Amino acid sequence: QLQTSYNTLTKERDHLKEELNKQTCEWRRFKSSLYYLSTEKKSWTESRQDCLGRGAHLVIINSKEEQEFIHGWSECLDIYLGFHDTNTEGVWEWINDGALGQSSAPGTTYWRDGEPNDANQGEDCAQLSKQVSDPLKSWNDIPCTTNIHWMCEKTTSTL
Ligand code: MAN
Ligand code: CA
Repeated sequence: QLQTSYNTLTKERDHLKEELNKQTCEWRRFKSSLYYLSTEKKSWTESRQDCLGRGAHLVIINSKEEQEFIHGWSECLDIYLGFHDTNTEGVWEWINDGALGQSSAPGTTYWRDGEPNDANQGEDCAQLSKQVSDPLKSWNDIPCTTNIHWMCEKTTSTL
């Protein structure tokens, strides 16, 4: 009987170890932040909510180096950024998720040529789009209801 519970516990331990590893490996460090690249696809609002649930916020891009890092990592995926013009059409802003992610002045933007175009007057959320040749021209506005991948960020101050 002891042998049986020993075997069960060993199995359980290995399973938990694996789960922990998986979770840790979903995050990558760059400078003073940790980034999470989703495996699922969700709407912008659900993506934002998912990040908050992880003690993080949808990614806020503050520098050219950060843009290049995120572009390089998500190269094969379209991902949501924490950037939107849902409050006032044409006025783009970073999310403000309080202590987790401070709203900041737009700063430098990395739109694809011709974007943001608010196609069919229905595109208020920014994605970083895949397979563009210029890593400094990869943002596009899309309808916030589109299900795509997303990236969360945790900054050192909130770790
Ligand atoms: C698609 C969408 C739009 C984008 C155009 C660019 O229609 O991704 O958001 O502006 O392509 O051609
Ligand atoms: Ca667009």
